[in-house]
Amino acid sequence: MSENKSEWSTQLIPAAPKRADPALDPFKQMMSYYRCAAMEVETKFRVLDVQMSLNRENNPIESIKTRLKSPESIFEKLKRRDLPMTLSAIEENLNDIAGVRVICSFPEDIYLLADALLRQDDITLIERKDYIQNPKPNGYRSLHLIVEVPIFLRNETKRMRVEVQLRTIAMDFWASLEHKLRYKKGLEDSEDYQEISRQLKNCAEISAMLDRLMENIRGQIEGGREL
Ligand code: 0O2
Repeated sequence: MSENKSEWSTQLIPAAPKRADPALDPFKQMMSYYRCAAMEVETKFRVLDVQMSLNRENNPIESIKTRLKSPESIFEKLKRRDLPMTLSAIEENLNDIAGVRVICSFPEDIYLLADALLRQDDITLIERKDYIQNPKPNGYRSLHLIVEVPIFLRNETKRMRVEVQLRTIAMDFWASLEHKLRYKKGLEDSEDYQEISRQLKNCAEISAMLDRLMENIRGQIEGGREL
């Protein structure tokens, strides 16, 4: 994962690159805390995945991706919200510096995993947005949680915010393509934009139907339950 681009990656978050400018040190330190917080949350999901796979055929989690917001994106967001360029402004106002994206096979597992995470003593829920029950107007679906998690440092414990996105493979497939198209230069000004948006929304509805059908099939295989 590079620090210059806010890219989601399945690789374990690497150590911070060395920087020569000492003025960047407090920023670097804060980013390393967010990195640790993402690692904590990722590990919590990996533990739940192992435990939940013991009494069933499959693991509930297909993959986990993490990302740290790039300095460029952080500063752009502060500017957009008219916030000061300070570390406290970042910590107090931006909840998505550290991101953990959990990709599941079935929608039902998303809610089981989210509930299991939120029941943990050291996790505090700050915000929950259920874009599965209430998809965005463009069709985007995912369950978003902003949580606070403690990281245990040498001489102190710090509570850091992490944005968790839980989605199925179908939701992730749609979101990845939509994300690529949305950032395609000039698309919003093109005369096809309305039609492309309509087609994307249609694809989102098909992907939601696919999730429901696959969950029904799973219900039939695992004991005849219709979900
Ligand atoms: P990236 O590169 O994935 O990190 P906020 O973040 O608070 O300013 P908002 O809208 O309140 O904005 O946050 P929300 O709705 O929780 O969504 C934030 C993240 O969810 C986005 O982060 C995306 O990852 C994802 N997301 C939300 N809506 C969409 C959508 O319509 N399409 C796609 N593909 N992804 C979406 P970033 O920072 O935009 O991007």
